[in-house]
Amino acid sequence: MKIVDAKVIVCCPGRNFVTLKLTVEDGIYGLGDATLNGRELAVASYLDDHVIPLLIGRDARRIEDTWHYLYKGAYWRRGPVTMTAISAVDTALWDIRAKSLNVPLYQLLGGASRDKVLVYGHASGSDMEKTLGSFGHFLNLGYRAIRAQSGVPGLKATYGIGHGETTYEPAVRDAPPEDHWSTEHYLRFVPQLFERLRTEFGPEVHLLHDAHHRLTPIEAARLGRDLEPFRLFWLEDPTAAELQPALRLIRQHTTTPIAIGEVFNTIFDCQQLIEEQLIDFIRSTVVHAGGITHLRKIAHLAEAYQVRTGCHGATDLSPVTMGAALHFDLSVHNFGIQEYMPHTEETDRVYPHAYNFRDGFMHPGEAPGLGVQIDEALAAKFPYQRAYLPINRKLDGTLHSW
Ligand code: EZ4
Ligand code: CO
Repeated sequence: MKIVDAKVIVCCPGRNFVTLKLTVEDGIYGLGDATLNGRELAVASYLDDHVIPLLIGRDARRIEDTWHYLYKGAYWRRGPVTMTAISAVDTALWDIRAKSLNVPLYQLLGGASRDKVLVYGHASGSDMEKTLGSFGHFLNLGYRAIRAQSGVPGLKATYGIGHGETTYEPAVRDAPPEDHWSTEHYLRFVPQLFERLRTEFGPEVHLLHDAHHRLTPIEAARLGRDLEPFRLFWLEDPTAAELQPALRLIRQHTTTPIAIGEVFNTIFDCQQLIEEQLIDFIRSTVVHAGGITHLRKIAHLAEAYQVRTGCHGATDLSPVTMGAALHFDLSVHNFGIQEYMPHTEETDRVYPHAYNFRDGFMHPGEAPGLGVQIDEALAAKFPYQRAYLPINRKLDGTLHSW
């Protein structure tokens, strides 16, 4: 089963996506997502210029070997660009293998461990009342778990808030937009928001919140403690986690569950977090953490330490990743929850897919492989547009984590 063709498709149906398409001798093709938000063309070049020439003629069934061939064979290990490129190849090979056996991918991953996949949606608003309104809207749509982000009084713009009627989309064309930050304003406001959410919406709905790497460990510990009465499902990225031991300090102070890892790209980024049980959920997902092959290794390490999965699923991950993540989620034993932000209608048309949402749960569908296709003619009508994620400055102008 030799790979005979490989191509990188870059398109912008509302936002930029990079997709790898691999074709084997008998015409079967597989897809892999290679989207790295704000740095898309670096991965496209990595694939086109350095990886594709190595793939033509390789046996598509040798998925594990190909992973190590690209990882160890590059000599330069890890990093988001390299690992996103490897992820795309790996995902496409799993797609091909499952299609060649005429089974949905989850059947090759040990089969279903559950009937359906719990997902969480994103409620947001520019102030407390609008956020409560948005939260009620998501409950009406059937969500059982909802992340809440709100504009903070005293700050002009902050992370996670949609503009007007449009769903939240942080990347902006041409130059990065600027957010404003004050830890003091934020720490004062967030516990008030979650007190209101619990009072208005009762004890059952799962509440989630993303601090987006903005706090120091001791500030994060304080927030975790202040949120304890409202029983969050998780507090995400309470601090930047390059420094894994920093999580010890947070852990010593609060029982609020912690989720980290959407920016991680290998098992070595979370090894200490998992082995010392410093987190409760690992956020890494297929597209940035080495594909299905490597993500399973992360999940299996996590299983031994009672850490559950909570894959990243923002809209900058293409439907190809969403499909792959749902096969992974359905099969992996220590699944926790899956993030879900519906894509734009244009994106869904470019990537027809078998996965579906019902009553707060999703399923990858029973189509062979990932169950996600690409309409290349339609994709060509949405050419790439350079865009950047925002940057974030404190009120005195100092650059801060976004
Ligand atoms: O900011 O995917 O939990 N979700 C997130 C996302 C990230 C974007 C960055 O590209 O933190 O919204
Ligand atoms: Co996040």
